[in-house]
Amino acid sequence: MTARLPLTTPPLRVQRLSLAQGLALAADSPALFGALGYGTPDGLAWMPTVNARVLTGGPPMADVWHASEHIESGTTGVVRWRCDGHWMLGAIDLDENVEQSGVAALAERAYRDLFTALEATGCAHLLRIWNYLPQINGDGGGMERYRQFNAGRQQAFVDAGQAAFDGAPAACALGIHQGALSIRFLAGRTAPLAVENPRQVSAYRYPPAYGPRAPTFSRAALAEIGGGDVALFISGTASIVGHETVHVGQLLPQVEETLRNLAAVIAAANARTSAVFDLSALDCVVYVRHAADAPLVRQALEAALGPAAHTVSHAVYLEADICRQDLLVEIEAHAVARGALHP
Ligand code: 3EB
Repeated sequence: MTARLPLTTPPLRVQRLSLAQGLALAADSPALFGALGYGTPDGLAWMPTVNARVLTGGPPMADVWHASEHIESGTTGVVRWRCDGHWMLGAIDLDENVEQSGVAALAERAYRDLFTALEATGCAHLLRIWNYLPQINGDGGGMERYRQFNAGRQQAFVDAGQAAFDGAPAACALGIHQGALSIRFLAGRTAPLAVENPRQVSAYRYPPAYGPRAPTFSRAALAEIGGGDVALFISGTASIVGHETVHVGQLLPQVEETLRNLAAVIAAANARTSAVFDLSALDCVVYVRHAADAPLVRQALEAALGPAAHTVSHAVYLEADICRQDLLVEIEAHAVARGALHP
């Protein structure tokens, strides 16, 4: 399972920057690979944005990805992508009003094209997916829209012969207030190592009470990214123990439970690699259902990790709906550390 990267693979790098820093960098490096922007303007081809409000007064931010300078841009169906032959960043924005289809069909279509795009570039393995669905908790004609999304997503994975259960990619799925179904993804030429959280039932095995088709994601993924580094991609993590939401209606206990879940999934990841990941050294995105809660969440993270922790000083806070009505907060993250996957 843990395939080695060919020695010729250009190392994948990521930097978390303000929008202004990201634009300055782009002006200096014409072959910039790509970026995922948070609250950034729409229309920069190399920086698909997350259409959500940045909270706590922070500036728009971007995670800027670098690989080699030989970047090709392309379009496959509804997918726009950039690829250097080893690493690929892609984006899908599908407006259901234009497409005139329900959410399940929309998700299925998006993912079908996504898998076709992976085939087209040879970057066949998803490392990480970011999903943003307008009105995620809204009713989609008898079933919640998130549950419809899950149905279409799982169907597309199964139809494409992709791992829909064990070995599914790391992901997050958040609700934006308006706009298109937006999917962003990072892919490579070798399969990452999926990591589960011992405190939580695997999401792809959630019981049918959460919808007829389970969500398709692993709790985290580890990937060698070249140059002697390993990346850890942590999926959206919330106040869920087993398969149940805990601390319903209680913001700070939900934050604390989320931190316990992050610590547990990091420990599970550390057992699979010589790299050492730490809760205090993440580039995280904190999704908050109620904008007014953001300062309280920030205080809680500062209290738990210390104000100097990288995780605290580099956190991006976004206003978003969480995929379960009873969740108030969710945290996702990535980190890079020296090391290799255990063979
Ligand atoms: C959870 O643990 C919270 O549907 O892709 C987290 C990460 C969540 C990813 C997804 C959903 C997804 O179930 C929700």
